[in-house]
Amino acid sequence: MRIGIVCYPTFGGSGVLATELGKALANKNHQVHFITYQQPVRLNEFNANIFYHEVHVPTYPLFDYPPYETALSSAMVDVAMNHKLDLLHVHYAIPHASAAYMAKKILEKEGIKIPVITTLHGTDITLVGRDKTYAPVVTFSMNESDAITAVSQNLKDETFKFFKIEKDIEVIHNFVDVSRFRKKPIDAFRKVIAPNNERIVLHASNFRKVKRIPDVVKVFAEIRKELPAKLLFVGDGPERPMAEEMCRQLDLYGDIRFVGKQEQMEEILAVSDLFLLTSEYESFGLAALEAMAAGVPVISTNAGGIPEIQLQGKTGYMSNLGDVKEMSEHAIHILKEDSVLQEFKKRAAKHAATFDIHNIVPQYEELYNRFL
Ligand code: GMT
Repeated sequence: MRIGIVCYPTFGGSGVLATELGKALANKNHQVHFITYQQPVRLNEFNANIFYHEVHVPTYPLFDYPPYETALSSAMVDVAMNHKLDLLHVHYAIPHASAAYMAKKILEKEGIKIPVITTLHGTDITLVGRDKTYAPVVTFSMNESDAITAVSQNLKDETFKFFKIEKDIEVIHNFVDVSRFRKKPIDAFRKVIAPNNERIVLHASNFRKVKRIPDVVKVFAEIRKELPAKLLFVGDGPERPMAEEMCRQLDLYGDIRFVGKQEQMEEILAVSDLFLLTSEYESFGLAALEAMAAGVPVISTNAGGIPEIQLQGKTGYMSNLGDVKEMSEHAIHILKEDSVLQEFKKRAAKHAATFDIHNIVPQYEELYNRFL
């Protein structure tokens, strides 16, 4: 198949998932065309079946807001025509679903019929999309998509709750390439972060409000009272300066490292002992799944789709939003004894395998086939 993939090329989960999907499809001999405004961060290897088409959004003195969506539709038309695409798969509804609708209509005039599949990822529905600034366009373009998928049952339910959707939404969970996350820890790396063999606690995100970064710091502060530990913050975003200030005020700065955006998550996860995900909402929680795949247990909230991946008391623990006390107790329970930690690690890795790339990618292929 010749598949066009549209996504945000940044470190966000939707872009990561879309890129990993494209790479997996290319490895299965499909021809994959990424249509994005930058090289996707996870698109870091050569593959003869992968093509990258950059969307240029020219500026002009008249434009306070250069029309990305128009440029994107034009790029989709161009790639679809010149590379004879069989379908377009757009990730994150805003504005990719409406841009795809426009492209589809233009192609129809040229006698080309091309199915559009829209995958909903999270805040495109639960936060941004629901806002009345976007809702009518999001609703219309979802209904005009040939198929809609959501990354969890919870996100599907939320979509039906807030939008008038006239067709079914298929749930296709996020996936992980388990083999990639089975890395041996690099001792030298571990030593740099935890020179005295302290436990390593990890949080990775785009540091937005929805992630509740202060709760991460508070949980870590409680862990530190009970045992030697270091906290690694991976990623960057609007809440980072506040988090740094909070760590200084709590006199924790010496035990916390902000390492910024990182591409080699598997190496960082390989030296980590616990992943913290205190979000007020996660449609799925791909970062937590990647942690589990690397054998890192997860302390999280029970928000959104997280209960679809976590096994309470087995792969980690889930607590109500903001229940820092319970999250801290659970974290300490996991980290205190080596034997307990090892059991959690084993179970986390085992359960993550149910979301392995080989189980999930065929679900997308099967969906594509239905529309060809
Ligand atoms: O919605 C976001 O925060 C951004 C979004 C993205 O595009 O990066 O992340 C969402 O998509 C991921 C991949 O499907 C999910 O694993 C994340 O849980 C989800 N984030 C939220 O729902 C907050």
